Amino acid sequence: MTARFLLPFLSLAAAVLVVLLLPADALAQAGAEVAQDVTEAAAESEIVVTEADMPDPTGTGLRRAVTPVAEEIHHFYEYILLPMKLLISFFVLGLIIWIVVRYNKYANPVPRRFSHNTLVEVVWTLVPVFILLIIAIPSFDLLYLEDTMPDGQRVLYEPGGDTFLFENDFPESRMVDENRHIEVTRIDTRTGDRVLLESDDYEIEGFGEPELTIRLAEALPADYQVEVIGGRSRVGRKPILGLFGEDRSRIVPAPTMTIKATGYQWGWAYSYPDFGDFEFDALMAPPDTVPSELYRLAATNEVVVPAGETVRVITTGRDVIHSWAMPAFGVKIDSIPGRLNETWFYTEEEGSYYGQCSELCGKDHAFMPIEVSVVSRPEFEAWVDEQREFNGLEPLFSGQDQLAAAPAAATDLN
Ligand SMILES: [Cu+2]
Repeated sequence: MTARFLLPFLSLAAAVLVVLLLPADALAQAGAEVAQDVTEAAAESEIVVTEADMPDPTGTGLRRAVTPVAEEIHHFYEYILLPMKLLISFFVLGLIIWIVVRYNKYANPVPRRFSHNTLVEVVWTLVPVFILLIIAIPSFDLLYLEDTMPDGQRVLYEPGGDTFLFENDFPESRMVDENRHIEVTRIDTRTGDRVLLESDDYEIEGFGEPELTIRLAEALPADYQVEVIGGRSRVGRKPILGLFGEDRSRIVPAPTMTIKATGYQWGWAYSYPDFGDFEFDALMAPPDTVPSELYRLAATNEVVVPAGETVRVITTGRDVIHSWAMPAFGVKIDSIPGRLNETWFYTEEEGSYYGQCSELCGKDHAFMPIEVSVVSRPEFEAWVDEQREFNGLEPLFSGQDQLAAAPAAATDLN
């Protein structure tokens, strides 16, 4: 072996060392500084920044997931895609090293002259087929979740009693007929604390019948309410292969409202068909009005939605194809002229979330950000009334009984 032969190995080892030693501390510190700067800048400009939703310039992983769909996407990436691609990379690296060591002209001066090996060729055709199948099956599941409107019906029962009736008024094919289609939560009305009851804390009778009876093992103490959600839209990370990891899946309620996002060159127009005939534009916020980290992420107007409710998103394009994308929600859906695309999101975490048009749509593609502000229901209603007033419409919520004015839950049970 000569020095010429060792050279590639030495440089590879040096590169690996640099990659291993450099980042941990330096990157973590840089990230913390950026977060700090943004928080300070935001305090000055009165813009609410959710630190966790900031794209981190030194980050290497995915951004935080705040919806059950995004959680499942992350889970799929972390437990299936990532191990798979690491395995493949190391396997190929091993093969390369083996070939370099074993079959270089010093170690193997007289090569054998043959071609074709049936067994090897069958294996290298079949193994990738299996790898693609392993990736494909859970990803079909994800596509289905993103595309199918959740159908959960949420009913709140008054304090007292131990027996509750749940109207199972779904079409027959979607009827609640298993334990996993029902979740019972006990709510402390004084503190608002919620406890999801275990399946042996209650009994259910009448699965598949139009009326279900839920009987608690212990009567409900005064000051406690029960919330029942029934439906088949169970979403969120599940144990790998049904065995490993915690089950964070839950039944997601049917949408209570719709937002329509229309992409155009170069911005987004939003309307809220459930709350009156108004529409507003969201363009990129000028750079001098936002912290530099939010440049090209903050918009002149934000989409405001209530926390803890399912929002249906419909989207279209006015000129060319755009794409409405929100990483924290696991949403990315094309906005196509002449066609409506539909998806949904559900999050309980209030805050501001940032995304960008994700379809190359022309010269200013990089300048049409998407900003969503998730707020409490009362704040949302105040915002709706503000928008209506701005557009010369009567208020919808203020001064009225909020429950009576809330739009009927739109149910789409496809
Ligand atoms: Cu675009």
